[in-house]
Amino acid sequence: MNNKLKLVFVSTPIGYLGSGRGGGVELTIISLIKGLIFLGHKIILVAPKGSKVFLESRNLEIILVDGIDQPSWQHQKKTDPVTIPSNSVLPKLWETVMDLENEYDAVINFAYDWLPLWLTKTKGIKIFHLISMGAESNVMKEIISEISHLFPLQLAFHTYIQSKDYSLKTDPIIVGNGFDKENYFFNENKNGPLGWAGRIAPEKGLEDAVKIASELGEKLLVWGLIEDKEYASNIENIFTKAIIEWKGFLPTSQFQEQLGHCRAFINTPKWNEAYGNVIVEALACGVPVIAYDLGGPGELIKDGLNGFLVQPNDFKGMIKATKSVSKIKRRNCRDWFEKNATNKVFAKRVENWINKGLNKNISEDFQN
Ligand code: HBI
Repeated sequence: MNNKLKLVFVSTPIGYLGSGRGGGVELTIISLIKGLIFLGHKIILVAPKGSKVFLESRNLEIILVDGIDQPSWQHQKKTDPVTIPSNSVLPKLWETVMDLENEYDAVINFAYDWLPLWLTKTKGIKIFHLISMGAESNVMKEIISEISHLFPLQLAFHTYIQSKDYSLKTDPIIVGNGFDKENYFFNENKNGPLGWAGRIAPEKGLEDAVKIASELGEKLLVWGLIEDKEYASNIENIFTKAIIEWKGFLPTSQFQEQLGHCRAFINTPKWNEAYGNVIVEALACGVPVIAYDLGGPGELIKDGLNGFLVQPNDFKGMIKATKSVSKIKRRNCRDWFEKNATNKVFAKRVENWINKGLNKNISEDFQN
């Protein structure tokens, strides 16, 4: 008998849900709320003011907290100290959790920040952390490794390869990620353009994908928030012809509709991408993924089944793979998604993780 949980979710402090500044974490939180409510659990979401969750449910309560965004670790050096801006939203999020008293079974933290990790030591509240990035900061790497030695069952990662950045006491708990399959429609079309999506920033390697399209004499459809304008315009200036067709940061329904028309999705990460939401969204639409064998994409793409893996920065390899993409059955991409990365599969793994951490009985299929 699976008892129902009441869980508090604490969102990322770098931007309200829906701003796009939270990157993949925004989609992760929404997917998990849907998936866990589907399993009969109740969620209290504590998030920065302005957060929007397009989901009405009597099993979801939202508490919005005002305050100044936390600077993103992606815009800081690994050696930087933790900074707390004045009127910071981060401590206010956690004061809100503390004021909730014991009306819940556990808290799940989605922020990649020092404070919530450190708070795990105050045993008053049971905090679980879904770590959303590789080791982007030394102080984060230290506190995550320390919490791993004190409360190993309260940390989980999206992929094994991401968890390898940390010195953990035990085998990592891997929960993958998940997306609502009702939001993604399978598209058979094999003759469409090349696509690329992600936050437009140096660690995402857009320039490599543009070079591939240019070599093939094609355009490249690019979706995503232009976070680094200088970086974006520098890429455009490298190429004489207008290769890039900027599509912007679209709501999922429009994004997936356009994405489904692509014959291949190019993924060119320059960092240890923890998961790679956009590649799973492409697979959900039946689009084969051609990715550098690096970070999460290196673990999610099964070479020859749902795409091709190429050694990082191997330009010739990417050209060869792009030319062979018609060998991939588009239905395999959708099937992989349905088996491994829907929000129901994801929620089941998270439910098992929390139950194990609360040392309740768990179903045998714990690991993905
Ligand atoms: N930086 N300080 C901080 N806190 C976060 O929660 C955070 C971040 N940078 C990036 C980020 N979260 C997410 O976009 C990625 O984890 C996906």
